[in-house]
Amino acid sequence: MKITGAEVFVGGPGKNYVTLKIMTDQGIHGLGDATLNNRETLPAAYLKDYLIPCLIGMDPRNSEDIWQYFYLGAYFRRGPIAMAAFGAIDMALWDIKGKIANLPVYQLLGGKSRDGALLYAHATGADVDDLLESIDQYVAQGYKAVRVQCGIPDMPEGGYAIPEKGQHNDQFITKFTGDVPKLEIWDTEKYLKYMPTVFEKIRERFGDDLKILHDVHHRLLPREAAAFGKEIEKYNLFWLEDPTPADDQSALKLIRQHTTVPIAIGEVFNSLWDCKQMIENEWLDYIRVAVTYAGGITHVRRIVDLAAMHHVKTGFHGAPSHSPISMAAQAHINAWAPNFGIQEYLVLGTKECDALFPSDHVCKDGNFYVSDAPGLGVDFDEKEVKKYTYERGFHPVVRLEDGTMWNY
Ligand code: CS2
Ligand code: MG
Repeated sequence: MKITGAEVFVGGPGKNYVTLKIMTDQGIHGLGDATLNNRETLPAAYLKDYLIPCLIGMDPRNSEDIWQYFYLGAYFRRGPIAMAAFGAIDMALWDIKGKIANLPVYQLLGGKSRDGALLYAHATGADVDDLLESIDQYVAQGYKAVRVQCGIPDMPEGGYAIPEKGQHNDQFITKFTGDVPKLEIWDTEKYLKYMPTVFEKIRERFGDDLKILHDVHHRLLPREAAAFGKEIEKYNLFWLEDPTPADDQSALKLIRQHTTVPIAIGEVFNSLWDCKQMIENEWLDYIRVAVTYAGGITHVRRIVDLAAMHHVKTGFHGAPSHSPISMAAQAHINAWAPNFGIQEYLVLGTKECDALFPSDHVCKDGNFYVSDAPGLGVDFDEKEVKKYTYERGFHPVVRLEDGTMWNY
Protein backbone atom coordinates (compact mmCIF):
# COMPACT_ATOMS: atom_id res chain seq x y z
CA MET A 1 0.00 0.00 0.00
CA LYS A 2 1.32 3.43 -0.91
CA ILE A 3 0.59 7.09 -0.28
CA THR A 4 -0.16 8.70 -3.64
CA GLY A 5 -0.79 12.31 -2.61
CA ALA A 6 -1.73 14.71 0.14
CA GLU A 7 -3.47 18.06 0.22
CA VAL A 8 -3.75 20.84 2.80
CA PHE A 9 -6.91 22.97 3.16
CA VAL A 10 -7.06 26.16 5.26
CA GLY A 11 -10.47 27.52 6.24
CA GLY A 12 -13.57 27.08 8.32
CA PRO A 13 -16.43 28.89 10.02
CA GLY A 14 -14.80 31.55 12.23
CA LYS A 15 -11.54 29.56 12.39
CA ASN A 16 -8.74 28.87 9.94
CA TYR A 17 -8.85 25.09 10.35
CA VAL A 18 -5.83 23.41 8.74
CA THR A 19 -7.01 20.08 7.37
CA LEU A 20 -4.68 17.48 5.87
CA LYS A 21 -5.99 14.79 3.54
CA ILE A 22 -3.70 11.85 2.69
CA MET A 23 -4.63 9.72 -0.33
CA THR A 24 -3.55 6.11 -1.01
CA ASP A 25 -3.39 3.77 -4.01
CA GLN A 26 -6.24 1.72 -2.50
CA GLY A 27 -8.83 4.47 -2.57
CA ILE A 28 -8.74 4.94 1.21
CA HIS A 29 -7.92 8.40 2.52
CA GLY A 30 -7.10 9.75 5.97
CA LEU A 31 -7.72 13.14 7.62
CA GLY A 32 -5.64 15.09 10.12
CA ASP A 33 -5.83 18.49 11.84
CA ALA A 34 -2.82 20.86 11.95
CA THR A 35 -4.60 23.97 13.25
CA LEU A 36 -2.18 26.04 15.30
CA ASN A 37 -4.33 28.88 16.60
CA ASN A 38 -3.46 32.27 15.09
CA ARG A 39 -0.39 30.83 13.33
CA GLU A 40 -2.30 28.53 10.95
CA THR A 41 -0.34 29.20 7.76
CA LEU A 42 2.89 27.94 9.36
CA PRO A 43 2.14 24.22 9.88
CA ALA A 44 0.32 24.36 6.52
CA ALA A 45 3.53 25.55 4.84
CA TYR A 46 5.67 23.03 6.76
CA LEU A 47 3.41 20.26 5.46
CA LYS A 48 3.28 21.52 1.87
CA ASP A 49 6.92 22.51 1.47
CA TYR A 50 8.74 19.82 3.43
CA LEU A 51 6.68 16.84 4.59
CA ILE A 52 4.20 15.96 1.83
CA PRO A 53 6.93 15.50 -0.82
CA CYS A 54 8.56 12.87 1.46
CA LEU A 55 5.26 11.12 2.18
CA ILE A 56 4.57 10.18 -1.44
CA GLY A 57 5.34 6.48 -1.96
CA MET A 58 5.53 5.63 1.76
CA ASP A 59 3.44 2.77 3.16
CA PRO A 60 0.75 4.53 5.26
CA ARG A 61 0.42 1.49 7.53
CA ASN A 62 3.87 2.17 9.03
CA SER A 63 2.68 5.12 11.10
CA GLU A 64 5.32 4.63 13.83
CA ASP A 65 8.21 4.60 11.37
CA ILE A 66 6.80 7.61 9.50
CA TRP A 67 6.51 9.51 12.79
CA GLN A 68 10.14 8.69 13.68
CA TYR A 69 11.25 9.55 10.14
CA PHE A 70 9.91 13.08 10.42
CA TYR A 71 10.80 13.65 14.09
CA LEU A 72 14.32 12.25 14.04
CA GLY A 73 14.80 13.56 10.52
CA ALA A 74 14.10 17.16 11.57
CA TYR A 75 17.40 18.39 12.98
CA PHE A 76 15.56 21.47 14.36
CA ARG A 77 12.87 19.37 15.90
CA ARG A 78 9.96 19.89 18.32
CA GLY A 79 8.09 23.17 18.75
CA PRO A 80 4.40 23.74 18.02
CA ILE A 81 4.71 24.26 14.25
CA ALA A 82 6.60 21.06 13.47
CA MET A 83 4.65 19.00 16.01
CA ALA A 84 1.31 20.22 14.60
CA ALA A 85 2.43 19.17 11.13
CA PHE A 86 3.63 15.73 12.36
CA GLY A 87 0.43 15.46 14.41
CA ALA A 88 -1.79 15.96 11.37
CA ILE A 89 0.08 13.29 9.40
CA ASP A 90 -0.13 10.90 12.34
CA MET A 91 -3.89 11.43 12.79
CA ALA A 92 -4.48 10.83 9.09
CA LEU A 93 -2.44 7.60 9.22
CA TRP A 94 -4.44 6.29 12.21
CA ASP A 95 -7.60 7.22 10.29
CA ILE A 96 -6.36 5.13 7.35
CA LYS A 97 -5.34 2.26 9.66
CA GLY A 98 -8.82 2.18 11.18
CA LYS A 99 -10.45 2.24 7.77
CA ILE A 100 -8.27 -0.68 6.59
CA ALA A 101 -9.14 -2.69 9.71
CA ASN A 102 -12.77 -1.53 9.53
CA LEU A 103 -12.50 -0.55 13.20
CA PRO A 104 -12.79 2.73 15.11
CA VAL A 105 -9.38 3.97 16.29
CA TYR A 106 -10.19 3.36 19.97
CA GLN A 107 -10.28 -0.38 19.19
CA LEU A 108 -6.75 -0.20 17.83
CA LEU A 109 -5.61 1.48 21.05
CA GLY A 110 -7.06 -1.21 23.32
CA GLY A 111 -10.82 -0.82 23.23
CA LYS A 112 -13.18 1.16 25.42
CA SER A 113 -12.59 1.80 29.11
CA ARG A 114 -15.81 3.85 29.36
CA ASP A 115 -18.85 4.82 27.30
CA GLY A 116 -19.15 8.57 27.69
CA ALA A 117 -16.13 10.78 28.35
CA LEU A 118 -16.74 13.66 30.77
CA LEU A 119 -16.62 17.10 29.10
CA TYR A 120 -16.26 20.60 30.44
CA ALA A 121 -17.72 23.69 28.84
CA HIS A 122 -16.57 27.32 29.03
CA ALA A 123 -18.71 29.67 31.08
CA THR A 124 -17.47 33.24 30.91
CA GLY A 125 -19.01 36.47 32.09
CA ALA A 126 -18.22 40.16 31.81
CA ASP A 127 -19.22 40.21 35.49
CA VAL A 128 -20.33 37.67 38.04
CA ASP A 129 -24.05 37.91 37.13
CA ASP A 130 -23.24 37.24 33.52
CA LEU A 131 -21.06 34.32 34.57
CA LEU A 132 -23.77 32.75 36.75
CA GLU A 133 -26.18 33.01 33.79
CA SER A 134 -23.62 31.38 31.52
CA ILE A 135 -23.09 28.50 34.00
CA ASP A 136 -26.88 28.11 34.28
CA GLN A 137 -27.11 27.62 30.58
CA TYR A 138 -24.52 24.79 30.57
CA VAL A 139 -25.99 23.10 33.63
CA ALA A 140 -29.38 23.14 31.87
CA GLN A 141 -27.74 21.37 28.91
CA GLY A 142 -26.53 18.64 31.26
CA TYR A 143 -22.90 19.65 31.77
CA LYS A 144 -21.48 18.42 35.07
CA ALA A 145 -18.24 20.38 34.72
CA VAL A 146 -17.76 24.02 33.74
CA ARG A 147 -14.70 26.23 33.41
CA VAL A 148 -15.48 29.62 34.97
CA GLN A 149 -13.84 32.91 33.94
CA CYS A 150 -15.07 36.28 35.14
CA GLY A 151 -14.37 39.95 34.46
CA ILE A 152 -12.60 41.63 37.37
CA PRO A 153 -14.08 45.00 38.45
CA ASP A 154 -11.90 48.01 37.63
CA MET A 155 -9.65 45.97 35.40
CA PRO A 156 -9.86 47.16 31.77
CA GLU A 157 -10.94 44.18 29.60
CA GLY A 158 -11.61 42.38 32.85
CA GLY A 159 -8.89 39.70 32.79
CA TYR A 160 -8.56 36.76 30.45
CA ALA A 161 -10.82 36.08 27.41
CA ILE A 162 -13.74 38.02 28.86
CA PRO A 163 -16.68 38.84 26.55
CA GLU A 164 -18.66 42.08 26.44
CA LYS A 165 -21.56 42.25 28.90
CA GLY A 166 -24.38 39.97 27.73
CA GLN A 167 -22.23 38.24 25.07
CA HIS A 168 -21.51 35.08 27.04
CA ASN A 169 -23.52 32.92 24.64
CA ASP A 170 -21.15 33.69 21.82
CA GLN A 171 -18.16 31.68 23.01
CA PHE A 172 -17.83 28.99 20.35
CA ILE A 173 -15.99 31.12 17.89
CA THR A 174 -12.94 33.21 18.62
CA LYS A 175 -13.18 36.38 16.58
CA PHE A 176 -10.47 37.33 14.12
CA THR A 177 -8.74 40.38 15.48
CA GLY A 178 -7.49 42.26 12.44
CA ASP A 179 -4.08 43.72 11.75
CA VAL A 180 -2.52 43.88 15.19
CA PRO A 181 -3.17 42.16 18.53
CA LYS A 182 -5.71 43.61 20.92
CA LEU A 183 -4.29 44.98 24.18
CA GLU A 184 -5.47 43.64 27.56
CA ILE A 185 -4.52 45.10 30.93
CA TRP A 186 -3.83 42.87 33.92
CA ASP A 187 -3.69 43.55 37.64
CA THR A 188 -2.76 40.58 39.84
CA GLU A 189 -3.81 42.22 43.10
CA LYS A 190 -7.35 42.94 41.89
CA TYR A 191 -7.64 39.43 40.48
CA LEU A 192 -6.46 37.71 43.67
CA LYS A 193 -8.84 39.76 45.78
CA TYR A 194 -11.92 39.27 43.61
CA MET A 195 -11.76 35.71 42.24
CA PRO A 196 -12.40 33.87 45.56
CA THR A 197 -15.66 35.85 45.94
CA VAL A 198 -16.70 34.54 42.53
CA PHE A 199 -16.12 30.90 43.56
CA GLU A 200 -18.12 31.61 46.73
CA LYS A 201 -21.11 32.83 44.69
CA ILE A 202 -20.90 29.85 42.32
CA ARG A 203 -20.94 27.38 45.21
CA GLU A 204 -23.86 29.27 46.85
CA ARG A 205 -25.90 29.11 43.67
CA PHE A 206 -24.97 25.67 42.28
CA GLY A 207 -24.10 23.66 45.39
CA ASP A 208 -21.24 21.25 45.99
CA ASP A 209 -21.62 18.84 43.08
CA LEU A 210 -20.84 21.05 40.10
CA LYS A 211 -17.26 20.49 38.95
CA ILE A 212 -15.63 23.92 38.76
CA LEU A 213 -12.50 24.52 36.70
CA HIS A 214 -10.61 27.79 36.44
CA ASP A 215 -7.84 28.92 34.08
CA VAL A 216 -5.30 31.45 35.39
CA HIS A 217 -3.69 31.55 31.94
CA HIS A 218 -0.09 31.80 33.18
CA ARG A 219 -0.60 35.11 34.99
CA LEU A 220 0.71 34.51 38.56
CA LEU A 221 4.12 34.27 40.18
CA PRO A 222 4.79 30.97 42.01
CA ARG A 223 4.33 32.42 45.51
CA GLU A 224 1.10 34.17 44.49
CA ALA A 225 -0.24 30.97 42.95
CA ALA A 226 0.65 28.95 46.05
CA ALA A 227 -1.18 31.40 48.33
CA PHE A 228 -4.16 31.58 45.94
CA GLY A 229 -4.40 27.78 45.73
CA LYS A 230 -4.41 27.53 49.53
CA GLU A 231 -7.06 30.23 49.87
CA ILE A 232 -9.47 28.62 47.40
CA GLU A 233 -9.12 25.02 48.62
CA LYS A 234 -12.44 25.39 50.45
CA TYR A 235 -14.27 25.81 47.12
CA ASN A 236 -13.13 22.35 46.05
CA LEU A 237 -12.15 23.15 42.45
CA PHE A 238 -11.86 20.29 39.95
CA TRP A 239 -8.69 22.02 38.77
CA LEU A 240 -6.69 25.21 38.70
CA GLU A 241 -5.15 25.56 35.25
CA ASP A 242 -1.84 27.14 34.21
CA PRO A 243 -1.31 29.03 37.47
CA THR A 244 2.19 30.19 36.43
CA PRO A 245 3.97 30.70 33.08
CA ALA A 246 4.66 27.32 31.49
CA ASP A 247 8.30 28.06 30.67
CA ASP A 248 9.55 27.26 34.16
CA GLN A 249 7.95 24.04 35.31
CA SER A 250 9.84 23.97 38.59
CA ALA A 251 7.58 26.87 39.67
CA LEU A 252 4.95 24.17 40.27
CA LYS A 253 7.06 22.77 43.10
CA LEU A 254 6.35 25.73 45.36
CA ILE A 255 2.63 25.56 44.59
CA ARG A 256 2.60 21.85 45.43
CA GLN A 257 4.33 22.44 48.76
CA HIS A 258 1.56 24.76 49.89
CA THR A 259 -1.74 23.56 48.50
CA THR A 260 -3.63 20.44 47.46
CA VAL A 261 -5.67 22.30 44.80
CA PRO A 262 -5.51 20.05 41.70
CA ILE A 263 -3.21 21.50 39.04
CA ALA A 264 -3.74 21.22 35.26
CA ILE A 265 -1.02 22.27 32.85
CA GLY A 266 0.36 21.47 29.42
CA GLU A 267 -1.73 23.07 26.63
CA VAL A 268 1.34 24.86 25.26
CA PHE A 269 3.63 21.82 25.54
CA ASN A 270 4.29 19.76 22.47
CA SER A 271 6.51 16.87 23.37
CA LEU A 272 7.02 14.14 25.91
CA TRP A 273 10.25 15.90 26.79
CA ASP A 274 8.33 19.07 27.73
CA CYS A 275 6.13 17.05 30.08
CA LYS A 276 8.64 14.59 31.56
CA GLN A 277 10.00 16.62 34.48
CA MET A 278 6.66 17.78 35.84
CA ILE A 279 5.00 14.36 35.43
CA GLU A 280 7.89 12.46 37.04
CA ASN A 281 7.95 14.93 39.93
CA GLU A 282 4.18 14.67 40.27
CA TRP A 283 3.80 18.44 40.24
CA LEU A 284 0.45 18.25 38.44
CA ASP A 285 -2.79 16.27 38.41
CA TYR A 286 -4.01 16.72 34.82
CA ILE A 287 -1.96 16.84 31.63
CA ARG A 288 -3.40 19.26 29.06
CA VAL A 289 -1.52 18.45 25.83
CA ALA A 290 -3.42 18.22 22.53
CA VAL A 291 -3.04 15.63 19.76
CA THR A 292 -2.76 18.52 17.32
CA TYR A 293 0.42 20.21 18.47
CA ALA A 294 1.85 17.38 20.54
CA GLY A 295 2.58 15.16 17.56
CA GLY A 296 -0.63 13.19 17.07
CA ILE A 297 -1.92 9.96 18.59
CA THR A 298 1.45 8.17 18.41
CA HIS A 299 3.21 10.72 20.59
CA VAL A 300 0.36 11.71 22.92
CA ARG A 301 -0.22 8.05 23.76
CA ARG A 302 3.33 7.94 25.17
CA ILE A 303 2.64 11.03 27.30
CA VAL A 304 -0.59 9.44 28.56
CA ASP A 305 1.25 6.25 29.56
CA LEU A 306 3.98 8.17 31.41
CA ALA A 307 1.27 10.21 33.16
CA ALA A 308 -0.54 7.05 34.26
CA MET A 309 2.60 5.84 36.10
CA HIS A 310 2.52 9.03 38.18
CA HIS A 311 -1.20 9.30 39.05
CA VAL A 312 -1.69 12.07 36.48
CA LYS A 313 -4.94 12.03 34.51
CA THR A 314 -5.68 13.45 31.07
CA GLY A 315 -7.48 16.75 30.49
CA PHE A 316 -6.75 17.44 26.83
CA HIS A 317 -6.92 20.92 25.38
CA GLY A 318 -10.11 21.44 23.37
CA ALA A 319 -10.30 25.17 22.66
CA PRO A 320 -12.32 26.23 19.57
CA SER A 321 -9.14 26.14 17.48
CA HIS A 322 -9.28 22.34 17.38
CA SER A 323 -11.21 21.06 14.41
CA PRO A 324 -13.58 18.12 14.83
CA ILE A 325 -10.81 15.91 13.43
CA SER A 326 -8.42 16.43 16.33
CA MET A 327 -11.34 16.41 18.76
CA ALA A 328 -12.23 12.97 17.36
CA ALA A 329 -8.62 11.78 17.67
CA GLN A 330 -8.71 12.89 21.32
CA ALA A 331 -12.10 11.23 21.79
CA HIS A 332 -10.63 7.88 20.71
CA ILE A 333 -7.79 8.26 23.24
CA ASN A 334 -10.31 9.37 25.87
CA ALA A 335 -12.42 6.26 25.27
CA TRP A 336 -9.38 4.04 25.82
CA ALA A 337 -7.09 5.78 28.33
CA PRO A 338 -7.19 4.11 31.77
CA ASN A 339 -6.15 7.48 33.25
CA PHE A 340 -8.74 9.60 31.43
CA GLY A 341 -9.76 12.64 33.48
CA ILE A 342 -11.86 15.13 31.51
CA GLN A 343 -12.02 16.74 28.05
CA GLU A 344 -12.35 20.45 27.24
CA TYR A 345 -15.06 20.82 24.63
CA LEU A 346 -16.11 23.68 22.36
CA VAL A 347 -16.15 22.58 18.77
CA LEU A 348 -19.05 20.56 17.41
CA GLY A 349 -22.60 21.74 17.49
CA THR A 350 -22.57 24.64 15.04
CA LYS A 351 -24.41 24.03 11.78
CA GLU A 352 -21.52 25.28 9.68
CA CYS A 353 -18.93 23.18 11.48
CA ASP A 354 -21.04 20.03 11.18
CA ALA A 355 -21.52 20.69 7.44
CA LEU A 356 -17.76 20.96 6.93
CA PHE A 357 -16.90 17.95 9.13
CA PRO A 358 -19.86 15.51 9.16
CA SER A 359 -19.65 12.81 11.85
CA ASP A 360 -21.68 10.58 14.17
CA HIS A 361 -19.82 11.56 17.31
CA VAL A 362 -22.35 12.64 19.91
CA CYS A 363 -22.11 15.17 22.72
CA LYS A 364 -24.93 14.60 25.19
CA ASP A 365 -25.53 15.49 28.83
CA GLY A 366 -22.00 16.74 29.23
CA ASN A 367 -20.40 13.58 27.86
CA PHE A 368 -18.73 12.74 24.55
CA TYR A 369 -19.79 9.47 22.93
CA VAL A 370 -17.28 8.37 20.33
CA SER A 371 -18.58 7.06 17.01
CA ASP A 372 -18.10 3.43 15.95
CA ALA A 373 -17.34 4.40 12.36
CA PRO A 374 -14.00 3.04 11.05
CA GLY A 375 -10.98 5.28 11.59
CA LEU A 376 -11.46 8.63 13.32
CA GLY A 377 -15.09 8.80 12.21
CA VAL A 378 -15.06 12.32 10.72
CA ASP A 379 -15.56 13.30 7.06
CA PHE A 380 -14.51 16.49 5.33
CA ASP A 381 -16.58 18.33 2.70
CA GLU A 382 -14.16 19.81 0.17
CA LYS A 383 -16.90 21.85 -1.53
CA GLU A 384 -17.94 23.36 1.78
CA VAL A 385 -14.39 24.48 2.66
CA LYS A 386 -14.32 26.64 -0.50
CA LYS A 387 -16.80 28.98 1.22
CA TYR A 388 -14.06 30.11 3.60
CA THR A 389 -10.91 32.14 3.12
CA TYR A 390 -8.01 32.56 5.48
CA GLU A 391 -8.29 35.51 7.86
CA ARG A 392 -5.42 36.62 10.05
CA GLY A 393 -5.98 36.63 13.80
CA PHE A 394 -3.88 37.30 16.88
CA HIS A 395 -4.02 36.39 20.53
CA PRO A 396 -4.30 39.53 22.64
CA VAL A 397 -1.15 40.91 24.26
CA VAL A 398 -1.15 41.80 27.94
CA ARG A 399 0.40 44.71 29.83
CA LEU A 400 0.28 45.66 33.48
CA GLU A 401 -1.32 48.99 34.32
CA ASP A 402 2.10 50.71 34.32
CA GLY A 403 2.77 49.42 30.80
CA THR A 404 5.00 46.43 31.62
CA MET A 405 4.47 43.49 29.24
CA TRP A 406 2.92 40.40 30.86
CA ASN A 407 1.94 36.82 29.92
CA TYR A 408 -1.13 36.22 27.77
C1 CS2 B 1 -7.30 28.30 26.89
C2 CS2 B 1 -7.18 28.46 25.42
O1 CS2 B 1 -8.83 26.57 26.43
C3 CS2 B 1 -8.03 27.01 27.23
O2 CS2 B 1 -7.79 26.51 28.29
O3 CS2 B 1 -6.20 28.48 27.65
O4 CS2 B 1 -8.39 29.00 25.04
C4 CS2 B 1 -6.07 29.29 24.86
O5 CS2 B 1 -6.15 30.62 25.26
C5 CS2 B 1 -6.13 29.20 23.37
O6 CS2 B 1 -6.18 27.88 23.00
C6 CS2 B 1 -4.97 29.88 22.74
O7 CS2 B 1 -4.96 29.59 21.38
MG1 MG C 1 -6.04 27.08 29.18
